[in-house]
Amino acid sequence: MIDLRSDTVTRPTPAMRRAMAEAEVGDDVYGEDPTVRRLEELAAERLERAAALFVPTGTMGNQIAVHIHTTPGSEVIIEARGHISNFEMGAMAVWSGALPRPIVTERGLLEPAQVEAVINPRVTYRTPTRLLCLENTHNLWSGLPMDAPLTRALARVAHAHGLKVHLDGARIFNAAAATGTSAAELARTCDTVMFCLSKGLAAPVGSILVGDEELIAEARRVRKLFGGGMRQVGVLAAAGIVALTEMVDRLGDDHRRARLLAEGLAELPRVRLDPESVQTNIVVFRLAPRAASVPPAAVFTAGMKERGVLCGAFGAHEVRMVTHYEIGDAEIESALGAARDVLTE
Ligand code: TLP
Repeated sequence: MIDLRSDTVTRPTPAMRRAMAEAEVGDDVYGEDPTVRRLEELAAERLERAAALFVPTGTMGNQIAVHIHTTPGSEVIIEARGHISNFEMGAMAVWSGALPRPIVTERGLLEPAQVEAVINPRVTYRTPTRLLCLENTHNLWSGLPMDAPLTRALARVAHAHGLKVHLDGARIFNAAAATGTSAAELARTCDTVMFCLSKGLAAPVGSILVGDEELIAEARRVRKLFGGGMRQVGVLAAAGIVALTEMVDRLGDDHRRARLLAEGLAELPRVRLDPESVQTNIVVFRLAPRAASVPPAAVFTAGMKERGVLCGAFGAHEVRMVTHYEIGDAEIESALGAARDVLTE
């Protein structure tokens, strides 16, 4: 099977498996796992922040951030297709009593004026706005990267109104590769940043939340509250260290292949896709229906599966394909052959 459903599907590399087998461990709830400490130090260093926290999932990292930046009944500004409000099970309402304030955009990029317009005035009779969540790269917008100047401008507006800024940087290293700017620079003006080791970097499990000492100390407390206190978890952190040290530099290969895939797909009937919009490793495209009553995305993904290619359907009309380190040029060619078959049969 060629699995293009996500970059989460990768298996640990041989170097990761070796590092996992050999990892020195201790009880991390007591702060005694040397491998976790090493990963957290390395992560803080890469993002040029004072502190970092290892968490089991990106969702937990994001939701810890929401929890520490909000109060029950407050609003969180987020782009309407953001992961935090669409794919995290309503967690901000469940764990933090917070409400998403979605902003619809045309291309996935928030504008400072749009953000400013939905910040409620600080008066006793209005819902308080506490947090701005950004996403880089933006998953549902075909992995769209956001540059440092826009991030800075958005953070400036939020901070001027007393809001905190959290960056869902699940794929921040993809954004760095695409923009030619370091992950640290892209994230600099955000109070907290979550990034994933288990997406394009191929670790089996794990994400990181970074911020200043005080925020991360509070995040550590909330991680325990959410059930994320782990014990001899150096066996997983060891894979994370390999992810950060060996898997970042190759992300450009995934981007090149995603563009190739997009260019091939754009030539096929019923595909609505501008290949130029694909700048990282995610290809999201719309499919025009063959007949009004048939959901084209589901029919397409079923046809692809029959031909040995897995991809994801988002809603009735959208399909997503994601490249990663187990996808080479041959897999791209096969996937395009299968798509041609399905759409021209
Ligand atoms: N994204 C998954 C699905 O949930 C859609 C994927 O396959 O892409 N932020 C962003 C931007 C993400 O894309 C994801 C995972 C997360 C957070 C959550 O990470 P996990 O799955 O580790 O909780």
